Amino acid sequence: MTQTRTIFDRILEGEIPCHRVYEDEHVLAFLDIGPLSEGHTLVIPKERKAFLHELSDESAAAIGRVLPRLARAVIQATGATAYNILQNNGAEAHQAVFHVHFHIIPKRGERGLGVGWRPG
Ligand code: IU
Repeated sequence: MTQTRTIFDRILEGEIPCHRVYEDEHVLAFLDIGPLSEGHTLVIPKERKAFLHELSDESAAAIGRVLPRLARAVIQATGATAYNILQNNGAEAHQAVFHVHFHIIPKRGERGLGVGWRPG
């Protein structure tokens, strides 16, 4: 599973275009192609791992460092009053792309997880 080349590898390698929000040595962030709300952003490690529990400490630290900054940027760009961070692991958890990714889903005037949330 971990070695499988996903669509996110093709994005990382520049084979498929994306709307890039942020990039550093370890992390890429880009707008989700099927946004649940305006500004829905995906944050992915460059390391090719399917699940969070497989991720190296280095990638985990890099993502942990940038997530709050990216959440701030998404709030500023969209005027969101709230947001969800979503991270799915496994098909039963509604993971569709088997490359670790964090969703930042901005919310405006919506309550809780009800709107734009995939069923559990
Ligand atoms: P999930 O957590 O694996 O269910 O989310 C996968 C997300 O990847 C989903 O929100 C898709 O809209 C998104 N996505 C994308 O942004 N670009 C793509 O080419 C593909 C999926 I395929």
